[in-house]
Amino acid sequence: MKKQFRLCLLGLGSLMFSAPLAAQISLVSPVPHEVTDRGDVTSVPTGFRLTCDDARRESFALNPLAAKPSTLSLLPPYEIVCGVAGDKCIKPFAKFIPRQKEGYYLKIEAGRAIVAGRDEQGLYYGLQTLLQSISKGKAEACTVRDWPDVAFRGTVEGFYGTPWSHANRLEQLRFYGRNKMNVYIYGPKDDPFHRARWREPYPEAEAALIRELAEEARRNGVNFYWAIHPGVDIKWTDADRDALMAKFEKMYALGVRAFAVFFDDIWGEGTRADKQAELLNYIDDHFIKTKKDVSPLVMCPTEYNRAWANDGKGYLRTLGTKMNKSVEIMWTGNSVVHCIDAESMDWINSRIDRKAYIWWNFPVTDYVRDHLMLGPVYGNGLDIAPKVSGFVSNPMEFAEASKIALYALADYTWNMQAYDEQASWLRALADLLPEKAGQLEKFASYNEDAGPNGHGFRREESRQLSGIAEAAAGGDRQALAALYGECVELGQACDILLGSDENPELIEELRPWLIQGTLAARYGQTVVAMALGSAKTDVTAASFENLYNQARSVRRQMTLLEYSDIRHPLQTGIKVGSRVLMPTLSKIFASAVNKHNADCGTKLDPEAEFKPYKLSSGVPQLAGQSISAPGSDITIAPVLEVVDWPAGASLTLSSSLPLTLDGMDFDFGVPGQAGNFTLELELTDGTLRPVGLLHYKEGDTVIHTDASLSGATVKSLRLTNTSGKAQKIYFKKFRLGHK
Ligand code: 14T
Repeated sequence: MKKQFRLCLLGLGSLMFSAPLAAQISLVSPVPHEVTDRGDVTSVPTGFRLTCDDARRESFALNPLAAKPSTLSLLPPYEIVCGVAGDKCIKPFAKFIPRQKEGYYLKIEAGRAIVAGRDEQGLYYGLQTLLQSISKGKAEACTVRDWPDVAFRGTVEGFYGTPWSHANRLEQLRFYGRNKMNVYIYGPKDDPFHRARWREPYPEAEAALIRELAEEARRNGVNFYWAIHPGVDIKWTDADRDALMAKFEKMYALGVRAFAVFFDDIWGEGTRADKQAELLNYIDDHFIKTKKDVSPLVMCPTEYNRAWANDGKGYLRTLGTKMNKSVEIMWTGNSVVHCIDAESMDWINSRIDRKAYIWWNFPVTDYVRDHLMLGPVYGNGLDIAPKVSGFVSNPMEFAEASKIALYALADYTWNMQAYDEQASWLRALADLLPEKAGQLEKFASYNEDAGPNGHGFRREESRQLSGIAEAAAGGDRQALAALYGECVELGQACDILLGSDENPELIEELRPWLIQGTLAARYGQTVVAMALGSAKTDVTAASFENLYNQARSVRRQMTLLEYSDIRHPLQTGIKVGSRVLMPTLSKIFASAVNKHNADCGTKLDPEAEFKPYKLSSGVPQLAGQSISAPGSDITIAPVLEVVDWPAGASLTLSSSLPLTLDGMDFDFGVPGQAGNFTLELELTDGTLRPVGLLHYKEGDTVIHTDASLSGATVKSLRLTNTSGKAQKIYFKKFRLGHK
């Protein structure tokens, strides 16, 4: 029964905290439910002897102990007794194992540790806790009883934009295992074989990658869900049903053992609740239940949030009554991007007649691609655990950067009552970048909010400036000095992170924002110096104008960086400190300039921001769209939803620099729209020139301009709906070429 393994714990360095020894168990994340009998710090030798039942030997649950430990023993070995409820070797401890699924009992003593799981997953998690609590060959004696509050915890890769790379995904799965998350739902909107070409099997190379992901997931105790998104063009026919079943069979053959069907963001025939329920029941009865080794089916409904739920039509109630109770139903909350509370859970649960499975749209940034969301995770009720069946996060397209939120989410879903947003955030930063956690904290604290957005989802930002920002904008010298110090620290943090090779993938993801951060910091220091100088104490008039020119130049560099090709054409803009820092600096700049103008009779411009292109529109959904200018293109960000363009309403794009045009095309997603719109150019001499619009071929949705556009030098251009009635279009692409 006994088998000896040797384990080099040094090889597990990434699992260990380099923090002070005294607090080992209290640093374990997610925070365990019950920790008792805390005693002395004890030595854990580098070698260990594993004691377990034969039946357990090959279990994935032992994976945390090592890749493949050699059978040599090193004396004196540390004994690790492992088992799951019912196993002989942990019999004396069976009564201490929590009842909950995935729960475990862990006892760390001098000389040995007992790890007893309710099931194999529980044993796996117990070992994760044991390993996390060992640092530098020491561990704190204690007894732990622990279990998850939420049954399914993890992520749904469900965002629009560049899908995660294969390497990203493999690393995520390992990260989930370490952090006791058990779900990864594969559903990237821009994988053709998930959505557009859902009927087709993956080509061999892609199939091999899926197989590898499924295997890696299994090794890390994660359910790898493969999601299909058939709603865009599904017909409710046997042929399409069979096509879906055939695709699932293919995925099963690749090792996938968990499946999801998404009906989000579709319209038309695919949205029918009765048909969706019928299809899901068919899959549940003829695939999920017959296979026996497949996780419960998960579906994302079309009305996946309360704002979109048409209660009168009863879409959700139809799913609730007609769809098998074994099928989980996803839900994003009161709106697309919203925090979850108990009241909103009661609302949805009573309609779908089961506990909703939360798809939380955080930290996803596909609707605000110029921002990063690196701040603490907060806002969800600490009392919702009994009301949800699962809780998964839709992350950013930046896999490493998303770990900050995911780490905290793992903590929250495991042990809600103990969840401490600030403590969890700090641990997340230290886990992600141990050597430069302080710098990452500084940078992250300026990259928390989403900025104004259609979903109305906002986060606090740079909380360290509360109390300082307003006073500094009001001219308080002490506050200005504190703000100056903050800017110095932000700049240092960005520079240090840019030079760090601790986590190259993370730094690469953050790079545009880190560079923008160095500029924002320099801008801040300059602006604060202007303010201190404008009080006529330490800065002369001449150097004030130098500071003024410097500030405007740095601000211009920030704008040009946003328009540069450092980012993908669709991923426009790079905003840092957009909620508090930048608006505060703008105010300080304006009042310093105004004061200087009054004192010295100058006429300097109190607006520092450099905005070469501006968009205005009578179409509400377009008015707020961001503009990017990669290379010689100017593009307006696409809109994900249907755009209602009122009769007579215009879209005007104006430029503060003369713009010589060189072609233009835009895609409204609907054929034949060229005749409904009129384009006019405002030339630099003030005259207006109409330009013809056309489609190159019938049925094409892209609109082109005739030859009268090219070569024209303009101040602005205006596109108007002159059809006499409102038009429903998809604002898919809007590109303007210039010389
Ligand atoms: F399925 C859903 F639960 C969901 O949230 N779907 C998408 C998701 O893929 C996306 O990442 C997220 C954040 O942008 O929002 C949903 O997508 C939308 C949301 C809209 F409000 C697509 C169009 C919209 F108009």
